[in-house]
Amino acid sequence: MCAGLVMVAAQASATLLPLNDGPEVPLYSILNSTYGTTFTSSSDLQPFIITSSPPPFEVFNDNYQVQVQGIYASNNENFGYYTDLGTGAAQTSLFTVSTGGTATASISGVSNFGLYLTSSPYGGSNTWYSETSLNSDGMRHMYLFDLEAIQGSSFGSGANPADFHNRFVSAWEDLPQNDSLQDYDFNDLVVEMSVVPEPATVLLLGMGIAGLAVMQFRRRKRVT
Ligand SMILES: [Ca+2]
Ligand SMILES: [Ca+2]
Repeated sequence: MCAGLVMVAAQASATLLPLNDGPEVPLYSILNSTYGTTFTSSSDLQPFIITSSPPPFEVFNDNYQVQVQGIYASNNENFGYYTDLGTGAAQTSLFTVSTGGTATASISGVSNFGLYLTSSPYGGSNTWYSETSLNSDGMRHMYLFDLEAIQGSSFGSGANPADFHNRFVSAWEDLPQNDSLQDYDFNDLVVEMSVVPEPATVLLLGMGIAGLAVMQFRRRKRVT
């Protein structure tokens, strides 16, 4: 099945920030415990970063939706998507995750969107966007990882492998760049995004498969 999600064409790649382990549960450990990988440092994850920036998302087929799962949060993090690319005001909240919590939601019926995080660490509140140009500090606050590549799939490897993949990890740094506690650990909110067929499409696919089985059954009956 083809990917339903593509990264909109790359602009100049932003210089990558450090990807630190820090004193909390490091990003690589979160991925290891979630996906059974065996990374030993968060810097191991650098090759799996989708470097095109900004990464707004485009679901190019109406028959797909994006399932979103918050798998780790280190503060009180509100996560959602926005549809006015370049502005970030038309926001739809998907969920709020607190420390240690998880959440699920889905994005459906929109073809082009960005992601945002409104975070309240240490009493302040900031909103950060998947489009770095919208961030008040000019810093990139989200790394997007190709989850299928992390899990060893080489399908679609090439100039823009993510075009062929359906599963991603969105990892956020919630502190402003100049914050004295800035640690670039990008574990403050970790979200899995998977492109899956819309339930109606699954139903149709299921009916198609059932129909095929009936046809095969009839054909077999005629032969024997
Ligand atoms: Ca952090
Ligand atoms: Ca953190």
